Amino acid sequence: MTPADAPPCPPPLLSVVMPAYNEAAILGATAREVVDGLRHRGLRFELLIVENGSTDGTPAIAARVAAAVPEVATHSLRRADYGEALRAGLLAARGEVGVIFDVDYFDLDFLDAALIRLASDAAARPAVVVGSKRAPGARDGRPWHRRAATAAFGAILQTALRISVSDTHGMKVIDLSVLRPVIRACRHGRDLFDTELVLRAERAGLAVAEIPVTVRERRPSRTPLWRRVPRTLCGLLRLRLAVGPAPGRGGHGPAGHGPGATGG
Ligand SMILES: Nc1nc2c(ncn2[C@@H]2O[C@H](COP(=O)(O)OP(=O)(O)O)[C@@H](O)[C@H]2O)c(=O)[nH]1
Ligand SMILES: [Mg+2]
Repeated sequence: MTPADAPPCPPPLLSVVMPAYNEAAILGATAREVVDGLRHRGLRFELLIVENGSTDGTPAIAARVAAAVPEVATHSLRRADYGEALRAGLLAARGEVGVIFDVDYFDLDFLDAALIRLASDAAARPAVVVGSKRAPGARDGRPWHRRAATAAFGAILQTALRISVSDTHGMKVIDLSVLRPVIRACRHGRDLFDTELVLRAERAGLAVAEIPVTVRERRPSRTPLWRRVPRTLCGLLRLRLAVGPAPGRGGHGPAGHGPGATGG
């Protein structure tokens, strides 16, 4: 059989990983919107709702959606931990491409743009595409103090950890075929997981790209800044100690393969 006779390859399977904690008010509507949007695009996909520790009706709603919609599955972990939920979901994913969407923050236009980036030829193909709230062209409708915190956090990441992108938290599209070992190497849970994932990917020599996003959250943030800022700063210090100093502090391009990708 010549390549021309071969049956066309099915499009890659997409695994959307959605951490969910006390989201009874919006989980059903979010799951429906994401499923409808992905079906409408003709994409092959699974939606993994990863729930842990919720005290409201979230587990029951997740189970109901999974029973009603064939593409949806739900995972329950014992301890409430956003980062652990993402890590478990991404490692359970069957797809070649992983997508991180929050219940309160997702954007199918970002997914469309990120998939185009992932389809670029091998030399230019990123392993991770981050939806950046800070990149030129981003529109961030959150309150000013949260925008300021994101800007300060991003500046610290870029100067202290030499991360190339302007934002690490939030929506991402991931080439799982290359990123699985990096995901396994991540040790930090909670909201540090996103940053560790990007940091370890870059330290492993993988390209991370960013696309400016329009930020529209479906409900206000529940974590007050006074609690998040000290926790995040301590977390960054722990991450820096676990992963080691940035190679090429003299300013030489992306990091090469090093212990950061698997150590820690
Ligand atoms: N499984 C799980 N999901 C979580 C946990 N904490 C937050 N989430 C989910 O992670 C996403 C982002 O959480 P959110 O509270 O909006 O964080 P923020 O946007 O950074 O203020 C949402 O989908 C939440 O339901 C947790 O402990 N476990
Ligand atoms: Mg949120």
